[in-house]
Amino acid sequence: MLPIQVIQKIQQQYNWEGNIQIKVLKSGLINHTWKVITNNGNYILQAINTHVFSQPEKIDHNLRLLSNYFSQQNQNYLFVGPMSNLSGKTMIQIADTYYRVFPFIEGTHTKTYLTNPDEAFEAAYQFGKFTALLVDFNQQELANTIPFFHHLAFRYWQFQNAWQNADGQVKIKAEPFAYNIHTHLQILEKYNFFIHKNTCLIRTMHHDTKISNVLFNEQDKGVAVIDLDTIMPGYFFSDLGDMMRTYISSVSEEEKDLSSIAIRKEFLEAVMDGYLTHMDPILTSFEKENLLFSGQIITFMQALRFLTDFLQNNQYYNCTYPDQNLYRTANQLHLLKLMQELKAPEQKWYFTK
Ligand code: GN1
Ligand code: MG
Repeated sequence: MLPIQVIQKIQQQYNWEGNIQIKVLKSGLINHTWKVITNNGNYILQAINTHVFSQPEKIDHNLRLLSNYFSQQNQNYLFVGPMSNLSGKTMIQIADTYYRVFPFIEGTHTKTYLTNPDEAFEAAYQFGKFTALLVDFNQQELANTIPFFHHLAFRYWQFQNAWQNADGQVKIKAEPFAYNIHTHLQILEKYNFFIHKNTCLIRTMHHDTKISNVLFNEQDKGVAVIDLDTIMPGYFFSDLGDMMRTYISSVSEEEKDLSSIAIRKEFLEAVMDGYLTHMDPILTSFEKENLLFSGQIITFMQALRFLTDFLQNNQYYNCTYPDQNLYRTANQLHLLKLMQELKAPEQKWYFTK
């Protein structure tokens, strides 16, 4: 729970009069988020996890740039950036923690899982629209809020390093998964080709497209993307691949029963259709030929990240039971295998567009 001194300071900085109510919102694995109910409106309060984002000012810099860009170029776009407080700042530091306040967009809600392909379409449409609207924005001005965040070769190096330094018992448990990882190194090779031969272009990407990062209205239409801290220069496969990873699987990354993991083809089709609505004219033909491969890159990367965290005694991802990161790794490796079994007909998006 938030200390009372923190609440008072934020309340004063945002000029919230009278009694306020603060409710914990179901948070992701990284940041803590609350809904604040005041007499003159509702807000979202969020604390930045500085173990993950060691330089929160970079996030603030990026969000200001984007907010300015949208307000000059595209005022109709709903960009849910942090609000300025009485000191003109969009971030407050209290002790070691940084907080931001966002407007609560009335009439919208978030989802923690998808129930039908229309939701996948809506979300993918929103993430594609976001990148497409920023096609003329100079993404080189953006800071890397987490350096090498979606750099697969770096993630593999981190994994190798964690393996070298892990203790014996942890390694024994991780070994079958480490072995499995090594059967997939062709993904790493292909990734290196994508990024080093300039076959994929750098654009402004969101980098965390899970369904809970989309706002839906009462008619269940997508209206905005949120959780903007990982917006950085990146590649199309980060967002498309993370949507494949999290939308097309019949169960979440937390599912321990591997036999219940299946690929929902209608959801896959909806992701592609939604994403390509705005991205089709922007992606190169090389990128379009590799749409499906993006799922493999990001699912493999997530398996590496979960296993690395397990080897490092679970310092990064929030865990509620022992070996959770190992179960998550198994889940992702199983999903990866199913993605690799997808056959040519699923490529139809490229050939029909
Ligand atoms: C983290 O913010 P959250 O919990 O939705 C992570 C993502 C991972 C995801 C796996 C900054 O996302 O990259 O894909 O967990 N975010 C960060 O659940 O590391
Ligand atoms: Mg996040």
